[in-house]
Formats: sequence, C-alpha cells, structure tokens
Amino acid sequence: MGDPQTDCLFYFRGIPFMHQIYNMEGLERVEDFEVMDDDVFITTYPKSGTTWMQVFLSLVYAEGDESQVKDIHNFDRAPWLEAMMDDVVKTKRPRLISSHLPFNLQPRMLREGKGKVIHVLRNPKDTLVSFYHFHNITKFLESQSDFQTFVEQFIDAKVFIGSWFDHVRGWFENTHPNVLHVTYEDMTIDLDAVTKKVCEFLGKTLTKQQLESVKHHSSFNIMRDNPKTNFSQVEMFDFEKGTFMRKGKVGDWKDYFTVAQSERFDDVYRERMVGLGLDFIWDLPARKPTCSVELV
Ligand code: PPS
Repeated sequence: MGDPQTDCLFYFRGIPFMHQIYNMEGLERVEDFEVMDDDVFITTYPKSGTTWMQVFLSLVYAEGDESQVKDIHNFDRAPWLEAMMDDVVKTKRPRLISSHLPFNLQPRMLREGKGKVIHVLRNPKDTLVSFYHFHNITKFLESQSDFQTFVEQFIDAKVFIGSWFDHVRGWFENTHPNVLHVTYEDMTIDLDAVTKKVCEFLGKTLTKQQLESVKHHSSFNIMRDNPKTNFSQVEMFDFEKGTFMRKGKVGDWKDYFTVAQSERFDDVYRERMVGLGLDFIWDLPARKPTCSVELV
C-alpha cells in the first residue's frame, strides 16, 4: 500500500517532485533566490486554490483590468519559483511568484522575512480528492484508479510535494508578519472579507467597481472558460480524462470518502496537527466565516 510513484517522482531533501517538471539544480537554486521587498509569493500545497489566488491577485494588482487575465497566461503572470526561476527573474516588478515548496525549502531571504507571502490552504479532504483527479489528467503523474490507495499515499506523503500535514505545519510554525494565511473555504464563503484582508495586507485600495471586476473575473465559471486560466492550452494535461477547473466546491470529499476513510483521516489529522491550535472553517457554513484561519 502506498508505494512512492518512483517512475514519475524523485526526492529532493525528502520531498517528492515530478521528474518532468523539476530538476535538482532548479531546486538547489531556490535557497539563494534574491527576494525583493515588493515580491508577493503565493504558497500552497497542491490543489489548495493556487490558480484561484493567482488570478485573484493578478486582478487586484491590475485594479480589476480583465485584460490582465484574458491576455496573459497564469504561467507568465505568476511564474513558478521552483520550476521557472529564469522567468521569475525576468518578470516585471512587483512580481507575483507561485510556489508549492514547503517553508523550509523556500528562499533564505523569504524565510528571514523579506517579501510578502499569501499562503492558501484548503480542507485536506477536498485537497486530496482534487489531487486524486489531478493525477488522472496529468500526463506526468501516475493515474489513480483506486481511491483507497490514494488516501493512503496521501497520508504517507508518497505524493508530489509530500505531506500535507508537514507542509501546513511548516507554514504555521514559521509564520511571521509577512505571511497571510487564507483558506479556500473563506474565499468561497465570503470573498469580500478575504478581499478586504488581502488588500490591507498588500496596501492596495480598490474602488467598488474594480473590486466587482476582480470578483467576477476570478469566479469559477469565468476562469473555467478562460484559456489563460483553465490550462486548456497546456500540454501536460489530458483533457479527454477531465478538466483542471473541475468542480470548485467545498465539501466534495463527502462524495468520495467512506465513513471509515473519513474517520481514519480525522485520526491522522488529530495526531499530526496536535498542538498547532488551528481551527479551520472547513464546511459550509456551520458558523460565521472568518477571513482566515482562527488561532484558538
Ligand atoms: S494546482 O495544480 O496545485 O495549481 O491546483 P490549485 O489551483 O491549487 O487547485 C485547483 C483546485 O482549485 C479549484 N479552483 C477554484 N475553485 C473555486 N473558484 C475558483 N475560481 C477556482 N479556481 C480553481 C479547481 O477547480 C480545483 O479544485 P477541484 O476540487 O478539483 O475542482
């Protein structure tokens, strides 16, 4: 159960990466990457809302100008630090930089507090389901026919980027004032509150009309139909098997997890996240949403 996908993945400092996209040299270079004061990093465990935040922030920086996301592909607007560093270096400032790396593999300057970080996280059960489907459309990952096997691989960190639990712990244990945590669920439930918080964090002020445009052009349906945001032009996906913009829902895990799988996952969650003091709003909407994660 849960063998690493050795054909598709290699290990760098204990973390699995996709052969087809990453290499040791590119990953080594991250440590000394020069961070600028006005850099904004979008950091996520895979399938947590990265693309949504890329589009949302692109629009915030463009003051709602939709051409920014209609004309420019995600990869060019918010390139990936660990896979496209040469593009990141050439990007016009202020730069939006995407990264799936855990905190301890981030650039030294970022770890020391330079630049700003928006860390997006999502209910790990929904993340897992989205990741499961992602394996089936991504040519660079092993297809997953058996959900049970994938649950165990995810729990055992034998997937691209390794352990969700370690990843999230790393970002919360090393939080300093330049890191803002935002959940996918809060974006879904109360995007106005998230927008306010993000704009305050970035020192941006937008008019009501600009904010409406940000919300509209980063909404699921509009992103799903936009070739610059839905990855339909990217060769790494086999769209006959599914779409990148799949459902965009909170709580889809309930259609996949059995009661036994859910209880097992909850046990692992409690064990692995003990002492972190996080109280997520993960389901719709049992109580009033917060704008980000509450510390209890
Ligand atoms: S990746 O491959 O790690 O960059 O994927 P990531 O972008 O982090 O996550 C993909 C999931 O996010 C959903 N998504 C959205 N949901 C709601 N609203 C918007 N605007 C939106 N944009 C992307 C996308 O559908 C994937 O989730 P699932 O559950 O698979 O639908």
